[in-house]
Amino acid sequence: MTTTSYAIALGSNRPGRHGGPRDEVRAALAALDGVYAVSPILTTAPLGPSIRAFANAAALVRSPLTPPEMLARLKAIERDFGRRRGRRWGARVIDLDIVLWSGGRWRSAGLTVPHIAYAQRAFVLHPLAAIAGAWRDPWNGRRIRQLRHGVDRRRPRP
Ligand code: A4P
Ligand code: MG
Repeated sequence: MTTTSYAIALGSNRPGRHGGPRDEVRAALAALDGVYAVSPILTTAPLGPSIRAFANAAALVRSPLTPPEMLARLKAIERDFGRRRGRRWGARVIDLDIVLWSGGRWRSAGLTVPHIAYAQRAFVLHPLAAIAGAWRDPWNGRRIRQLRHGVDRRRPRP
């Protein structure tokens, strides 16, 4: 069995049974298996229609799961946290995305890795750069810390 690493992005902008958004992110970090690095939890301004601020973080996990299996696991955690499917980009108790994995690129029904939009998102790149600045995007070979500089005009508050 080969073990691969994943970079997971976490986001919350509504309270749930664990407390406020930061508590939801903390609880989701605890629910993930194989975590070996965790970023600070940042408060970020919402991108898109939601008006509430987000708590965002990133984690690195070691896992024997394939990318579709990992996505199924993340969706199970989202369901368990009470996330309801609603408007895309709506307020959510927890959002768990696969940003990168050590296997490079993956594409199957309902899953694209790297996450298609992560390289434009400060709320993903800031926490991720804190724990995986040297990881390279498999499409363009650029490091996470370089990608972060590209979106660095508005820096999230810790
Ligand atoms: N999917 C495809 N690839 C992936 C992947 N690599 N990881 C599919 C996870 N899911 C992936 O995602 C919709 C579908 O994308 C999934 O069913 C899966 O099959 P979703 O999590 O249900 O919906 P979403 O989160 O609303 O959409 P998306 O495209 O993931 O949006 P983002 O990028 O998560 O953006 N502002 C701040 N400050 N902080 C945030 O965290 N998040 C969003 C949502 C908007 N604004 C934000 C934040
Ligand atoms: Mg998502």
